[in-house]
Amino acid sequence: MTSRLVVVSNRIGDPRKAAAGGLAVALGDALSESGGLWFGWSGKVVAGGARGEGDLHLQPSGKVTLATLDLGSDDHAAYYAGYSNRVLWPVFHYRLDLAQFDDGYFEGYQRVNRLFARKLSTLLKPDDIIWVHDYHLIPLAAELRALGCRQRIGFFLHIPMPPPLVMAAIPAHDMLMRSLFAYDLIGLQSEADVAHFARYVEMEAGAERLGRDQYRAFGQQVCARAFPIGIDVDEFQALAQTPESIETRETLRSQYPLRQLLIGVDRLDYSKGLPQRLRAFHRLLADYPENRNSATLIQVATPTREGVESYEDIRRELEGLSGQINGEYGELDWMPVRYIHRTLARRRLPGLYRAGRVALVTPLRDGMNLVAKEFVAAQDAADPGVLVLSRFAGAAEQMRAALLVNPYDIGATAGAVQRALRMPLSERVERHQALLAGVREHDVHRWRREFLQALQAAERAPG
Ligand code: ADQ
Repeated sequence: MTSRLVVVSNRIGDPRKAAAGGLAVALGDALSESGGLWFGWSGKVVAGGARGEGDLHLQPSGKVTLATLDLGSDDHAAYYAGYSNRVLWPVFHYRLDLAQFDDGYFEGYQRVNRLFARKLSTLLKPDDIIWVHDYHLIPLAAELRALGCRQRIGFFLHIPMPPPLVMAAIPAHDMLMRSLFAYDLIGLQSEADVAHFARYVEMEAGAERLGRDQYRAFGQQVCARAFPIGIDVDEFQALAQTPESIETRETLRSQYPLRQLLIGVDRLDYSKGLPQRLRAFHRLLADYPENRNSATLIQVATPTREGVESYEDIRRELEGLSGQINGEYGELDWMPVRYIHRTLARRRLPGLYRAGRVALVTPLRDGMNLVAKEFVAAQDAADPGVLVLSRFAGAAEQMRAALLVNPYDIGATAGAVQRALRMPLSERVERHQALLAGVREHDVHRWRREFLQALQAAERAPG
Protein backbone atom coordinates (compact mmCIF):
# COMPACT_ATOMS: atom_id res chain seq x y z
CA MET A 1 0.00 0.00 0.00
CA THR A 2 1.42 3.39 -0.92
CA SER A 3 -1.11 5.64 0.86
CA ARG A 4 -0.63 6.49 4.50
CA LEU A 5 -3.06 4.71 6.83
CA VAL A 6 -4.96 6.74 9.41
CA VAL A 7 -6.76 4.75 12.10
CA VAL A 8 -9.41 6.48 14.20
CA SER A 9 -10.92 4.92 17.31
CA ASN A 10 -12.36 6.16 20.59
CA ARG A 11 -9.36 4.89 22.56
CA ILE A 12 -5.99 4.28 21.02
CA GLY A 13 -3.67 1.42 21.88
CA ASP A 14 0.07 1.82 21.83
CA PRO A 15 1.18 -1.11 19.65
CA ARG A 16 4.62 -1.13 21.30
CA LYS A 17 3.31 -1.72 24.81
CA ALA A 18 3.54 -5.31 26.06
CA ALA A 19 -0.05 -5.22 27.31
CA ALA A 20 -1.42 -4.44 23.84
CA GLY A 21 -3.94 -6.99 22.60
CA GLY A 22 -4.05 -8.59 19.14
CA LEU A 23 -6.09 -5.73 17.69
CA ALA A 24 -3.59 -3.05 18.75
CA VAL A 25 -0.77 -5.23 17.42
CA ALA A 26 -2.49 -5.85 14.07
CA LEU A 27 -3.41 -2.22 13.57
CA GLY A 28 0.06 -1.24 14.73
CA ASP A 29 1.60 -3.51 12.08
CA ALA A 30 -0.59 -1.97 9.38
CA LEU A 31 0.23 1.54 10.59
CA SER A 32 3.97 0.82 10.74
CA GLU A 33 3.97 -0.46 7.14
CA SER A 34 2.65 2.83 5.85
CA GLY A 35 4.10 5.15 8.53
CA GLY A 36 0.63 5.92 9.81
CA LEU A 37 -1.36 8.02 12.21
CA TRP A 38 -3.58 6.74 15.04
CA PHE A 39 -6.13 9.28 16.21
CA GLY A 40 -8.43 9.05 19.24
CA TRP A 41 -9.47 10.30 22.66
CA SER A 42 -6.53 10.69 25.08
CA GLY A 43 -8.45 9.12 27.96
CA LYS A 44 -8.24 12.50 29.73
CA VAL A 45 -11.36 14.37 30.81
CA VAL A 46 -10.87 18.09 31.44
CA ALA A 47 -13.23 19.33 34.15
CA GLY A 48 -15.22 22.32 32.94
CA GLY A 49 -13.56 22.22 29.48
CA ALA A 50 -15.39 24.11 26.73
CA ARG A 51 -18.00 22.10 24.83
CA GLY A 52 -16.83 20.92 21.44
CA GLU A 53 -13.21 21.82 22.24
CA GLY A 54 -10.17 19.84 23.34
CA ASP A 55 -6.37 19.95 23.18
CA LEU A 56 -4.63 17.76 20.62
CA HIS A 57 -1.37 15.96 21.49
CA LEU A 58 0.98 14.41 18.94
CA GLN A 59 3.41 11.74 20.08
CA PRO A 60 5.65 9.56 17.91
CA SER A 61 5.68 5.83 18.66
CA GLY A 62 8.14 4.13 16.29
CA LYS A 63 6.94 4.78 12.73
CA VAL A 64 3.47 5.68 13.97
CA THR A 65 2.23 9.02 15.26
CA LEU A 66 -0.31 8.85 18.06
CA ALA A 67 -2.66 11.85 17.97
CA THR A 68 -4.87 12.18 21.03
CA LEU A 69 -7.52 14.62 22.00
CA ASP A 70 -8.68 15.59 25.50
CA LEU A 71 -12.43 15.91 26.06
CA GLY A 72 -14.33 18.33 28.28
CA SER A 73 -16.40 16.71 31.04
CA ASP A 74 -19.78 17.65 29.47
CA ASP A 75 -18.72 16.31 26.09
CA HIS A 76 -17.35 13.12 27.58
CA ALA A 77 -20.46 12.50 29.67
CA ALA A 78 -22.85 12.94 26.75
CA TYR A 79 -20.77 11.29 24.01
CA TYR A 80 -19.20 8.37 25.88
CA ALA A 81 -21.16 7.44 29.02
CA GLY A 82 -24.33 8.86 27.45
CA TYR A 83 -24.98 8.16 23.79
CA SER A 84 -22.32 5.52 23.15
CA ASN A 85 -22.86 3.43 26.27
CA ARG A 86 -26.43 4.18 27.34
CA VAL A 87 -27.99 4.15 23.85
CA LEU A 88 -25.90 2.51 21.14
CA TRP A 89 -24.29 -0.27 23.18
CA PRO A 90 -27.52 -1.60 24.77
CA VAL A 91 -29.66 -1.26 21.64
CA PHE A 92 -27.09 -2.83 19.31
CA HIS A 93 -26.96 -5.73 21.81
CA TYR A 94 -30.79 -6.00 21.75
CA ARG A 95 -31.18 -4.60 25.29
CA LEU A 96 -33.88 -2.00 24.65
CA ASP A 97 -34.87 -2.30 28.30
CA LEU A 98 -31.50 -0.81 29.35
CA ALA A 99 -31.39 2.07 26.85
CA GLN A 100 -31.82 5.63 28.12
CA PHE A 101 -32.78 8.14 25.47
CA ASP A 102 -31.88 11.76 26.15
CA ASP A 103 -31.64 14.54 23.55
CA GLY A 104 -28.53 15.86 25.27
CA TYR A 105 -26.71 12.59 24.66
CA PHE A 106 -27.24 12.72 20.90
CA GLU A 107 -26.19 16.38 20.72
CA GLY A 108 -23.03 15.58 22.66
CA TYR A 109 -22.30 12.59 20.42
CA GLN A 110 -22.58 14.76 17.32
CA ARG A 111 -20.55 17.55 18.92
CA VAL A 112 -17.65 15.20 19.74
CA ASN A 113 -17.75 13.60 16.29
CA ARG A 114 -17.61 17.10 14.80
CA LEU A 115 -14.67 17.96 17.08
CA PHE A 116 -12.84 14.76 16.07
CA ALA A 117 -13.44 15.62 12.40
CA ARG A 118 -12.24 19.21 12.79
CA LYS A 119 -9.02 18.23 14.59
CA LEU A 120 -8.33 15.23 12.39
CA SER A 121 -8.87 17.14 9.14
CA THR A 122 -5.93 19.43 9.98
CA LEU A 123 -3.61 16.38 10.04
CA LEU A 124 -4.77 14.68 6.83
CA LYS A 125 -2.89 14.36 3.54
CA PRO A 126 -4.78 14.13 0.24
CA ASP A 127 -4.01 10.47 -0.46
CA ASP A 128 -4.49 9.15 3.10
CA ILE A 129 -6.70 6.16 3.60
CA ILE A 130 -8.81 6.44 6.76
CA TRP A 131 -10.13 3.53 8.85
CA VAL A 132 -12.68 4.46 11.52
CA HIS A 133 -13.54 2.00 14.31
CA ASP A 134 -16.73 1.31 16.14
CA TYR A 135 -20.00 2.70 17.32
CA HIS A 136 -18.61 5.80 19.05
CA LEU A 137 -17.72 7.31 15.68
CA ILE A 138 -20.52 6.41 13.24
CA PRO A 139 -21.05 10.04 12.03
CA LEU A 140 -17.32 10.79 11.65
CA ALA A 141 -17.13 10.33 7.87
CA ALA A 142 -20.18 12.55 7.32
CA GLU A 143 -18.51 15.26 9.46
CA LEU A 144 -15.23 14.88 7.56
CA ARG A 145 -17.05 15.08 4.20
CA ALA A 146 -18.79 18.28 5.38
CA LEU A 147 -15.29 19.75 5.87
CA GLY A 148 -14.39 18.81 2.29
CA CYS A 149 -12.40 15.60 2.94
CA ARG A 150 -12.35 13.48 -0.20
CA GLN A 151 -10.10 10.64 1.05
CA ARG A 152 -11.25 7.03 1.12
CA ILE A 153 -12.90 6.33 4.48
CA GLY A 154 -13.83 2.89 5.79
CA PHE A 155 -15.77 1.96 8.94
CA PHE A 156 -15.64 -1.23 10.97
CA LEU A 157 -18.35 -2.00 13.51
CA HIS A 158 -17.01 -4.28 16.26
CA ILE A 159 -20.44 -4.88 17.81
CA PRO A 160 -23.55 -6.47 16.26
CA MET A 161 -25.77 -4.66 13.75
CA PRO A 162 -29.30 -5.17 15.14
CA PRO A 163 -32.32 -6.06 12.99
CA PRO A 164 -34.31 -3.09 11.59
CA LEU A 165 -37.09 -3.06 14.18
CA VAL A 166 -34.58 -3.03 17.04
CA MET A 167 -32.55 -0.30 15.34
CA ALA A 168 -35.74 1.70 14.89
CA ALA A 169 -36.04 2.01 18.69
CA ILE A 170 -33.26 4.62 18.57
CA PRO A 171 -34.89 8.03 18.08
CA ALA A 172 -32.17 9.22 15.66
CA HIS A 173 -31.80 5.88 13.85
CA ASP A 174 -32.40 7.37 10.41
CA MET A 175 -29.69 10.01 10.87
CA LEU A 176 -27.25 7.40 12.12
CA MET A 177 -27.86 5.02 9.24
CA ARG A 178 -27.79 7.84 6.73
CA SER A 179 -24.39 8.94 8.02
CA LEU A 180 -23.01 5.46 7.30
CA PHE A 181 -23.45 6.24 3.60
CA ALA A 182 -20.68 8.84 3.83
CA TYR A 183 -18.19 5.95 4.07
CA ASP A 184 -16.78 4.09 1.08
CA LEU A 185 -16.81 0.75 2.90
CA ILE A 186 -18.69 -0.62 5.91
CA GLY A 187 -17.20 -3.72 7.56
CA LEU A 188 -19.35 -5.87 9.83
CA GLN A 189 -18.45 -8.92 11.90
CA SER A 190 -20.82 -11.51 10.45
CA GLU A 191 -23.15 -12.38 7.58
CA ALA A 192 -26.07 -11.99 10.02
CA ASP A 193 -25.00 -8.38 10.62
CA VAL A 194 -24.80 -7.72 6.88
CA ALA A 195 -28.30 -9.16 6.42
CA HIS A 196 -29.62 -6.80 9.13
CA PHE A 197 -27.95 -3.81 7.50
CA ALA A 198 -29.33 -4.76 4.08
CA ARG A 199 -32.87 -5.20 5.41
CA TYR A 200 -32.75 -1.89 7.25
CA VAL A 201 -31.58 0.18 4.30
CA GLU A 202 -33.94 -1.54 1.89
CA MET A 203 -36.99 -1.19 4.18
CA GLU A 204 -36.36 2.18 5.82
CA ALA A 205 -34.37 4.04 3.17
CA GLY A 206 -35.56 2.36 -0.03
CA ALA A 207 -31.95 1.48 -0.83
CA GLU A 208 -31.21 -0.06 -4.16
CA ARG A 209 -28.94 -3.09 -4.24
CA LEU A 210 -26.24 -2.77 -6.92
CA GLY A 211 -24.45 -6.08 -7.12
CA ARG A 212 -23.72 -8.34 -4.16
CA ASP A 213 -22.53 -5.82 -1.61
CA GLN A 214 -23.17 -2.34 -3.03
CA TYR A 215 -26.05 -0.24 -1.73
CA ARG A 216 -27.34 3.05 -3.05
CA ALA A 217 -29.45 5.40 -0.91
CA PHE A 218 -29.57 9.09 0.11
CA GLY A 219 -27.89 9.89 -3.23
CA GLN A 220 -24.78 7.97 -2.13
CA GLN A 221 -23.31 4.53 -2.62
CA VAL A 222 -21.58 2.28 -0.10
CA CYS A 223 -20.14 -1.22 0.00
CA ALA A 224 -21.07 -3.33 3.06
CA ARG A 225 -19.45 -6.72 3.76
CA ALA A 226 -18.56 -9.12 6.56
CA PHE A 227 -14.93 -9.14 7.71
CA PRO A 228 -14.88 -11.46 10.73
CA ILE A 229 -12.16 -10.35 13.12
CA GLY A 230 -9.65 -12.85 14.49
CA ILE A 231 -6.61 -13.03 16.70
CA ASP A 232 -2.87 -13.18 16.07
CA VAL A 233 -2.45 -16.92 16.64
CA ASP A 234 1.36 -16.95 16.61
CA GLU A 235 1.57 -14.02 18.98
CA PHE A 236 -0.88 -15.68 21.35
CA GLN A 237 0.89 -19.03 21.21
CA ALA A 238 4.19 -17.28 21.91
CA LEU A 239 2.56 -15.67 24.97
CA ALA A 240 1.74 -19.19 26.14
CA GLN A 241 5.49 -19.84 26.43
CA THR A 242 6.19 -16.87 28.73
CA PRO A 243 7.19 -17.68 32.34
CA GLU A 244 4.04 -15.95 33.65
CA SER A 245 1.81 -18.09 31.49
CA ILE A 246 3.55 -21.34 32.40
CA GLU A 247 3.53 -20.40 36.09
CA THR A 248 -0.21 -19.65 35.95
CA ARG A 249 -0.94 -23.05 34.44
CA GLU A 250 1.32 -24.91 36.89
CA THR A 251 -0.15 -23.10 39.91
CA LEU A 252 -3.70 -23.89 38.87
CA ARG A 253 -2.84 -27.51 38.15
CA SER A 254 -1.18 -27.96 41.52
CA GLN A 255 -4.02 -26.24 43.37
CA TYR A 256 -6.72 -28.25 41.65
CA PRO A 257 -5.04 -31.58 40.89
CA LEU A 258 -8.22 -33.63 41.00
CA ARG A 259 -10.62 -30.99 39.82
CA GLN A 260 -12.02 -30.03 36.48
CA LEU A 261 -11.66 -26.32 35.72
CA LEU A 262 -14.22 -24.32 33.82
CA ILE A 263 -12.96 -20.94 32.65
CA GLY A 264 -14.77 -17.67 31.93
CA VAL A 265 -12.93 -14.48 30.88
CA ASP A 266 -14.95 -11.37 30.06
CA ARG A 267 -15.43 -7.72 30.61
CA LEU A 268 -18.10 -7.38 33.29
CA ASP A 269 -20.77 -6.45 30.77
CA TYR A 270 -24.46 -7.41 30.69
CA SER A 271 -24.04 -8.54 27.08
CA LYS A 272 -21.69 -11.34 28.17
CA GLY A 273 -24.44 -13.43 29.83
CA LEU A 274 -22.62 -13.85 33.16
CA PRO A 275 -25.65 -14.33 35.46
CA GLN A 276 -27.06 -16.93 33.05
CA ARG A 277 -23.64 -18.64 33.02
CA LEU A 278 -23.58 -18.84 36.83
CA ARG A 279 -27.14 -20.16 36.86
CA ALA A 280 -26.15 -22.84 34.34
CA PHE A 281 -23.22 -23.79 36.57
CA HIS A 282 -25.56 -23.95 39.56
CA ARG A 283 -27.83 -26.23 37.54
CA LEU A 284 -24.86 -28.42 36.61
CA LEU A 285 -24.11 -28.99 40.30
CA ALA A 286 -27.79 -29.57 41.09
CA ASP A 287 -28.64 -31.93 38.21
CA TYR A 288 -25.33 -33.79 37.85
CA PRO A 289 -24.14 -34.36 41.45
CA GLU A 290 -20.95 -36.13 40.34
CA ASN A 291 -19.58 -32.64 39.62
CA ARG A 292 -19.87 -31.54 43.25
CA ASN A 293 -16.53 -31.20 44.95
CA SER A 294 -15.00 -31.41 41.49
CA ALA A 295 -16.06 -28.93 38.77
CA THR A 296 -14.74 -25.44 39.61
CA LEU A 297 -15.62 -22.30 37.71
CA ILE A 298 -12.95 -19.60 37.54
CA GLN A 299 -14.61 -16.44 36.28
CA VAL A 300 -12.41 -13.42 35.64
CA ALA A 301 -14.44 -10.30 34.92
CA THR A 302 -12.71 -7.01 34.12
CA PRO A 303 -14.35 -3.92 35.62
CA THR A 304 -15.69 -1.74 32.83
CA ARG A 305 -17.82 1.41 32.39
CA GLU A 306 -18.20 1.84 36.13
CA GLY A 307 -20.59 4.68 36.85
CA VAL A 308 -23.13 3.50 34.23
CA GLU A 309 -25.95 2.12 36.42
CA SER A 310 -26.60 -1.11 34.52
CA TYR A 311 -22.95 -2.08 35.12
CA GLU A 312 -23.31 -1.55 38.88
CA ASP A 313 -26.43 -3.76 38.80
CA ILE A 314 -24.73 -6.63 36.98
CA ARG A 315 -21.80 -6.50 39.38
CA ARG A 316 -24.09 -6.83 42.42
CA GLU A 317 -26.04 -9.64 40.74
CA LEU A 318 -22.88 -11.63 40.05
CA GLU A 319 -21.53 -11.20 43.55
CA GLY A 320 -24.87 -12.42 44.91
CA LEU A 321 -25.00 -15.44 42.62
CA SER A 322 -21.44 -16.60 43.24
CA GLY A 323 -21.96 -16.21 47.02
CA GLN A 324 -25.17 -18.21 46.78
CA ILE A 325 -23.56 -21.10 44.86
CA ASN A 326 -20.54 -21.19 47.17
CA GLY A 327 -22.78 -21.11 50.25
CA GLU A 328 -24.98 -23.91 48.94
CA TYR A 329 -22.36 -26.30 47.52
CA GLY A 330 -19.00 -25.22 48.98
CA GLU A 331 -17.02 -27.55 51.26
CA LEU A 332 -14.26 -26.74 53.72
CA ASP A 333 -11.68 -27.57 51.05
CA TRP A 334 -13.58 -26.60 47.89
CA MET A 335 -15.35 -23.51 46.57
CA PRO A 336 -17.28 -24.11 43.35
CA VAL A 337 -16.96 -20.53 42.03
CA ARG A 338 -13.86 -18.38 42.03
CA TYR A 339 -15.05 -14.99 40.93
CA ILE A 340 -12.31 -12.44 40.31
CA HIS A 341 -13.39 -8.88 39.55
CA ARG A 342 -10.14 -7.78 37.96
CA THR A 343 -8.23 -7.74 34.67
CA LEU A 344 -5.85 -10.63 34.32
CA ALA A 345 -2.42 -9.70 32.91
CA ARG A 346 -2.43 -10.63 29.22
CA ARG A 347 0.70 -12.74 29.68
CA ARG A 348 -1.16 -14.99 32.13
CA LEU A 349 -4.21 -15.53 29.92
CA PRO A 350 -2.92 -18.47 27.83
CA GLY A 351 -1.90 -20.28 31.04
CA LEU A 352 -5.39 -19.85 32.46
CA TYR A 353 -7.00 -21.03 29.23
CA ARG A 354 -4.72 -24.03 29.06
CA ALA A 355 -5.50 -25.08 32.62
CA GLY A 356 -9.20 -25.16 31.69
CA ARG A 357 -11.03 -28.32 30.68
CA VAL A 358 -13.96 -26.23 29.44
CA ALA A 359 -14.32 -22.59 28.39
CA LEU A 360 -17.68 -20.96 28.91
CA VAL A 361 -18.13 -18.25 26.27
CA THR A 362 -21.84 -17.61 26.58
CA PRO A 363 -22.74 -14.02 25.67
CA LEU A 364 -26.38 -13.11 25.09
CA ARG A 365 -25.14 -11.12 22.12
CA ASP A 366 -21.61 -10.38 20.93
CA GLY A 367 -20.13 -8.90 17.77
CA MET A 368 -17.51 -11.65 17.55
CA ASN A 369 -15.89 -12.64 20.90
CA LEU A 370 -12.14 -13.09 20.79
CA VAL A 371 -11.94 -15.06 24.04
CA ALA A 372 -13.40 -18.06 22.17
CA LYS A 373 -10.57 -17.84 19.61
CA GLU A 374 -7.87 -17.26 22.23
CA PHE A 375 -9.01 -20.30 24.22
CA VAL A 376 -8.70 -22.52 21.13
CA ALA A 377 -5.27 -21.11 20.23
CA ALA A 378 -3.95 -21.72 23.75
CA GLN A 379 -4.88 -25.42 24.02
CA ASP A 380 -2.52 -28.37 24.09
CA ALA A 381 -3.42 -30.05 20.77
CA ALA A 382 -2.83 -33.53 22.27
CA ASP A 383 -5.22 -32.97 25.19
CA PRO A 384 -7.37 -29.96 24.39
CA GLY A 385 -10.19 -28.39 26.38
CA VAL A 386 -13.72 -27.97 25.03
CA LEU A 387 -15.32 -24.69 23.94
CA VAL A 388 -18.94 -24.13 24.97
CA LEU A 389 -20.03 -21.19 22.81
CA SER A 390 -23.19 -19.12 22.63
CA ARG A 391 -24.96 -19.26 19.30
CA PHE A 392 -25.50 -15.51 19.72
CA ALA A 393 -21.79 -14.66 19.50
CA GLY A 394 -20.62 -13.60 16.03
CA ALA A 395 -17.90 -16.27 16.46
CA ALA A 396 -20.57 -19.01 16.27
CA GLU A 397 -20.94 -18.37 12.51
CA GLN A 398 -17.45 -19.81 12.00
CA MET A 399 -16.81 -21.98 15.06
CA ARG A 400 -19.29 -24.72 14.28
CA ALA A 401 -17.17 -27.42 15.95
CA ALA A 402 -17.74 -25.84 19.38
CA LEU A 403 -20.64 -27.02 21.55
CA LEU A 404 -23.12 -24.32 20.58
CA VAL A 405 -25.65 -23.31 23.23
CA ASN A 406 -28.56 -20.97 23.78
CA PRO A 407 -27.42 -19.16 26.95
CA TYR A 408 -31.00 -18.25 27.91
CA ASP A 409 -31.77 -21.97 28.19
CA ILE A 410 -30.13 -22.68 31.54
CA GLY A 411 -30.90 -26.42 31.59
CA ALA A 412 -29.61 -27.02 28.06
CA THR A 413 -26.44 -25.03 28.79
CA ALA A 414 -25.83 -27.11 31.93
CA GLY A 415 -26.34 -30.23 29.78
CA ALA A 416 -23.76 -29.00 27.25
CA VAL A 417 -21.25 -28.31 30.03
CA GLN A 418 -21.81 -31.84 31.37
CA ARG A 419 -21.21 -33.20 27.87
CA ALA A 420 -18.03 -31.11 27.57
CA LEU A 421 -16.73 -32.41 30.92
CA ARG A 422 -17.34 -36.02 29.84
CA MET A 423 -16.20 -35.70 26.22
CA PRO A 424 -13.78 -38.47 25.14
CA LEU A 425 -10.28 -37.44 24.12
CA SER A 426 -10.75 -38.42 20.45
CA GLU A 427 -13.77 -36.12 20.08
CA ARG A 428 -12.01 -33.28 21.92
CA VAL A 429 -9.03 -33.58 19.57
CA GLU A 430 -11.20 -33.72 16.46
CA ARG A 431 -13.23 -30.66 17.44
CA HIS A 432 -10.13 -28.74 18.48
CA GLN A 433 -8.38 -29.43 15.16
CA ALA A 434 -11.35 -28.10 13.21
CA LEU A 435 -11.62 -25.03 15.45
CA LEU A 436 -7.90 -24.22 15.35
CA ALA A 437 -7.81 -24.50 11.55
CA GLY A 438 -10.62 -21.90 11.36
CA VAL A 439 -9.01 -19.59 13.93
CA ARG A 440 -5.76 -19.73 11.94
CA GLU A 441 -7.48 -19.17 8.61
CA HIS A 442 -9.49 -16.17 9.78
CA ASP A 443 -6.81 -14.45 11.82
CA VAL A 444 -6.47 -10.76 12.58
CA HIS A 445 -3.94 -10.21 9.78
CA ARG A 446 -6.34 -11.54 7.16
CA TRP A 447 -9.07 -9.33 8.66
CA ARG A 448 -7.11 -6.11 8.30
CA ARG A 449 -5.59 -7.12 4.91
CA GLU A 450 -8.98 -7.91 3.39
CA PHE A 451 -10.60 -4.81 4.86
CA LEU A 452 -7.86 -2.49 3.57
CA GLN A 453 -7.82 -4.16 0.14
CA ALA A 454 -11.59 -3.77 -0.13
CA LEU A 455 -11.32 -0.13 0.97
CA GLN A 456 -8.66 0.55 -1.69
CA ALA A 457 -10.88 -1.10 -4.29
CA ALA A 458 -14.20 0.43 -3.15
CA GLU A 459 -16.04 2.34 -5.84
CA ARG A 460 -16.06 5.99 -4.83
CA ALA A 461 -19.42 7.48 -4.01
CA PRO A 462 -20.29 10.11 -6.61
CA GLY A 463 -20.95 13.70 -5.60
P1 ADQ B 1 -15.10 -6.88 23.77
O1 ADQ B 1 -16.54 -6.81 24.12
O2 ADQ B 1 -14.16 -6.20 24.68
O3 ADQ B 1 -14.83 -6.35 22.28
P2 ADQ B 1 -13.90 -9.67 23.40
O4 ADQ B 1 -13.74 -9.89 21.96
O5 ADQ B 1 -14.49 -10.83 24.11
O6 ADQ B 1 -14.80 -8.47 23.73
O7 ADQ B 1 -12.52 -9.43 24.19
C1 ADQ B 1 -11.57 -8.54 23.86
C2 ADQ B 1 -10.22 -8.82 24.57
O8 ADQ B 1 -10.24 -8.51 25.96
C3 ADQ B 1 -9.75 -10.26 24.46
O9 ADQ B 1 -8.46 -10.22 23.90
C4 ADQ B 1 -9.71 -10.77 25.90
O10 ADQ B 1 -8.63 -11.63 26.16
C5 ADQ B 1 -9.55 -9.52 26.71
N1 ADQ B 1 -10.20 -9.69 28.04
C6 ADQ B 1 -11.52 -9.76 28.28
N2 ADQ B 1 -11.74 -9.95 29.61
C7 ADQ B 1 -10.54 -10.00 30.20
C8 ADQ B 1 -10.11 -10.19 31.56
N3 ADQ B 1 -10.99 -10.37 32.55
N4 ADQ B 1 -8.78 -10.18 31.82
C9 ADQ B 1 -7.90 -10.01 30.81
N5 ADQ B 1 -8.23 -9.84 29.51
C10 ADQ B 1 -9.55 -9.83 29.20
C11 ADQ B 1 -15.57 -5.90 21.15
C12 ADQ B 1 -16.81 -6.69 20.78
C13 ADQ B 1 -16.45 -8.15 20.51
C14 ADQ B 1 -15.36 -8.23 19.43
C15 ADQ B 1 -14.20 -7.32 19.79
C16 ADQ B 1 -13.20 -7.23 18.64
O11 ADQ B 1 -17.78 -6.59 21.81
O12 ADQ B 1 -17.60 -8.87 20.10
O13 ADQ B 1 -14.90 -9.57 19.36
O14 ADQ B 1 -14.64 -6.00 20.03
O15 ADQ B 1 -13.82 -6.83 17.45
